Amino acid sequence: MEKSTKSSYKAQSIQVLEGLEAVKKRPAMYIGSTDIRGLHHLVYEAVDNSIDEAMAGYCDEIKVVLKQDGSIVVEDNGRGIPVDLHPELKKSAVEVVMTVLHAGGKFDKDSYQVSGGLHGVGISVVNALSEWLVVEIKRDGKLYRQRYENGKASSELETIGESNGRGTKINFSPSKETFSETEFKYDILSNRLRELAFLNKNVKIIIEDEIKNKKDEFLYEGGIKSFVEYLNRHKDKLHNDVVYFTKESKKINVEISLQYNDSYLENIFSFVNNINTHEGGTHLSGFKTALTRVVNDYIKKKNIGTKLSGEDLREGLTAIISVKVPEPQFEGQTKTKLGNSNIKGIVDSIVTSELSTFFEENPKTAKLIIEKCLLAAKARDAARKARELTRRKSVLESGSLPGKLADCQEKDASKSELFIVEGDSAGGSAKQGRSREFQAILPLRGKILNVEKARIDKIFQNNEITTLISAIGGNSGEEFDLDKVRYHKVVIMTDADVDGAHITTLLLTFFYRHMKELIDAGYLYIAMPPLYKVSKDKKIYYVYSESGLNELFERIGKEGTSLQRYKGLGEMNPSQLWDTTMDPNVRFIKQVRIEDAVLADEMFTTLMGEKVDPRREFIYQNALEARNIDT
Ligand code: 0RA
Repeated sequence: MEKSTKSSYKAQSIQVLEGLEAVKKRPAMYIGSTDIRGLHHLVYEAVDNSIDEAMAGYCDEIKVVLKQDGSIVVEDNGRGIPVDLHPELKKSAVEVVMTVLHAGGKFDKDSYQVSGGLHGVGISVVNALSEWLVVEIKRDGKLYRQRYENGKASSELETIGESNGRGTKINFSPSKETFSETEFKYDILSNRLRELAFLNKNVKIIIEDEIKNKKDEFLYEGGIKSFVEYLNRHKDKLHNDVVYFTKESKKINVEISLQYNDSYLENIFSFVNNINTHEGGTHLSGFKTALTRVVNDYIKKKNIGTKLSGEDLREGLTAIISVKVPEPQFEGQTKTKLGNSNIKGIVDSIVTSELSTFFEENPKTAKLIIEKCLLAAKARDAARKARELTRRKSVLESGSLPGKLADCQEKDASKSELFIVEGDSAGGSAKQGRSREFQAILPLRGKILNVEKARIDKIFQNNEITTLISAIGGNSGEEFDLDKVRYHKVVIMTDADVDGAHITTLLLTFFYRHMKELIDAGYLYIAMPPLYKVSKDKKIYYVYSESGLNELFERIGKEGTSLQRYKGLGEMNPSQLWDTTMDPNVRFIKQVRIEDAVLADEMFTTLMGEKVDPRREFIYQNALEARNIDT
């Protein structure tokens, strides 16, 4: 804070005002968006403060309650926000925390080793974007309370009673002026709270919904060891004991847990200060380097096989890498890639010593893992040959594109679109209906291979898949290169029925497992063909949802209309297909986003995997988040 001369105090208070006004003016700058994601971000921001208190060792229980009136409560048993007068601002510390941007832990920096929260914008942002907020603090045997409206104190900080114990309770109601939706979703919140409980062992996190009468308690003494057990719970484990270790070096806390299953998939999730680092970074590369070296040293020492590649070693691996770093630098497209260069060496040396010890002490497990990886290497070799063949047949090598592809004239990838269309007849309509300047069509025939069940060599022998890879142009897997991708919009276009949904899911699974960067870059889309055609008085209306149909009838009146339900793309002629689904000026397309990689993995495992029982329960509960965008 500035010096406390009279004039600087004034300046400060003006700045304070501007601070929260700025949040109200441009909320997306502080919480990412004002849709349902931004709404839930408010809760995460509040919870992060309690988690910080837990990480500092002062709190072991956090409770989130969805209240009857639509507001939300975040309560913890930490030290309680200080209530004493802030000497320079002439306000209580709690009011400063609530009304000054970034003031969260500023005057108590030393007590926090690390701090979570991607934006770390502080609780004042929650306050600014709440119609009302009530904070209650238990400290010094008293119970304090203050109320705010739209970010401004609307009551004094009052002593309203006695208390034993300490803690903070924040109850807020998000502003309807800011958010397009203000209903909190139990499933979204509980998913993140469970993750936080895994990442912060021995912190009990409770979520309760007073409207739907639901409650869950998350408490994991095993921390991320329990996380790996949870992720592998529907998979067949290669060994029973989950490898787990945690160590601190140079103020960096490293916690790692791993277990192999018998699938062909790599499932590594990395976190920095409880934030999922989707794009990886130095902590992840330190882990990968060490894993590869330790296993290969072990193979050599025991003379039990040939040298393995990193990819071979990660087949069937489920792992969590969680590091706590005092001053993380986040980089990358979505600011979820750890940049601090010193972390790589620290993680590498911890993993090297801990994992070598584990292998020495558990030779049976080591043998199981290595045998599996040797098999993986063989399959990968076969796949490589199959892929080589694809490459030779494809544009990557020969400059020729797959015969089925009707390419566009545009060569600038950022202006080009590829429509992946199910079936030859719809493919034909799309070819005739498209704007060939910038739209390419790739018709796929028959069922797409389920990559969740197939071995890697089979995947790359599959015709539809190799065609897809050649057409898109950026290769796949480890060799994927975003810069070589030929279209910045890859649009999946299928019938709006059960079969179409199945094909979409199969394609999404392929992209998620083998071209995840394409999704991360925001290049993957799903077309939204209309569900109905309504005609009245020679006018035609296309309708894209059930609710849209009701709205239309309310607007134009139901009388005298004729209604046609579209079951498939094939029912539309080329110009209709253009008018309704492909013309950028009128169409709806959804951008595919991996809202939560853990959930996405779970979804694909259960939807497309081997085990049937979990599939049944999952299908109805979750859908991949996709967002409507206006193009
Ligand atoms: C600043 C200083 C202290 C605690 C906190 C903030 C604090 C903030 C929040 C927000 C939600 N729960 C919280 N719990 C604590 C330290 C106070 C002391 O030394 O007693």
